[in-house]
Amino acid sequence: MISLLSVMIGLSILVFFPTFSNAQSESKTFVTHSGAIVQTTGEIIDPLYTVSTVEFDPMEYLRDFNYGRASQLADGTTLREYTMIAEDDKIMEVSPGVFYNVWTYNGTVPGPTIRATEGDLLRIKFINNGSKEHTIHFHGIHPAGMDGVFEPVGGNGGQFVYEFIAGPVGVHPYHCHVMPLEEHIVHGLYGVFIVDPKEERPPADEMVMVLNGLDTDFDTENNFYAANTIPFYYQHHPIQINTDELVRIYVVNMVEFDPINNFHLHGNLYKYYPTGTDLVPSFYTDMITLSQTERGIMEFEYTFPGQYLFHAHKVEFSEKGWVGIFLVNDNKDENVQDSDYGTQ
Ligand SMILES: [Cu+2]
Repeated sequence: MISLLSVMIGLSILVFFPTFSNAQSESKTFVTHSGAIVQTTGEIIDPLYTVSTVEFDPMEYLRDFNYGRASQLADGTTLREYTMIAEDDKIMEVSPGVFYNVWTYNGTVPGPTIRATEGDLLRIKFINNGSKEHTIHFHGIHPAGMDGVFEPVGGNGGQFVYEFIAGPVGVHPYHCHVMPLEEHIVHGLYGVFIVDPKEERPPADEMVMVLNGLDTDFDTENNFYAANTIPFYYQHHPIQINTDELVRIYVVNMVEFDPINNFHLHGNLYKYYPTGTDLVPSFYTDMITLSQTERGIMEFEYTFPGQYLFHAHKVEFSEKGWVGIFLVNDNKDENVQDSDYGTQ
């Protein structure tokens, strides 16, 4: 199995599998913020210990969609109201012993996944409880005054209400747009904005993956990479899906400093809808390359049960955390859900 994976993704696996198992020659000791004492071999810190200390749950975030408080206006339009609170003083242990000053919308990186249907009226009450000016800049179509660029919102309780019609259909990022922009984004002020078509997409096991990087030593290079913030999380906590069931991933690349990122799926190919704006896929592939804030929708089904990697084929990124596993359960056998799948 190991040798097969090695052939498929090259040196990354050769390097980091042995690292997890036995390369403890230069291990260091860290005390985590929960008081646990952990050993690590260095910059790529063993993520097995992150589980009990993270304040952000990537498994919960994965399938969590915020539709706001919905109500109906007199003309039949659906109004969706959201509250978004920015803070910039939180510390998160992104990997054992690595503490990072995250800037958050509603307390997490990424912020909540805002979801609506095309044509809905969105009203987003933004409260800035940070110490710096922040905004929310939504990608999509809206009036100039709602763009979150020229209306900086002061810290310590400053407020602004963004109001616009949801559109176009697709998957879009939102992020703070206060200068220096790189700093405000890389600290974590971003999230995903999904606009569904009025005629819904087919039912699917839907999930969101934000590809992000963490510059934990402030040298304008990323020390860690991830899908949904915590390096290696979905490798040690595989995402359970079912055979013959459509999976739909809304993927957004928010990595700063590096010009490209990518997404490779093992043992399968996916239909890909760039930006999600078209209901007809543009590609059928196992590999997409994304520049910053580039995004799209992936759809696939697995025929064969088992474990399949997904990861950046930019090997440096997968070595530093952007790697995960789909654990595909056999949909035809109800008992399989409780089966032992091995070491994961
Ligand atoms: Cu900001």
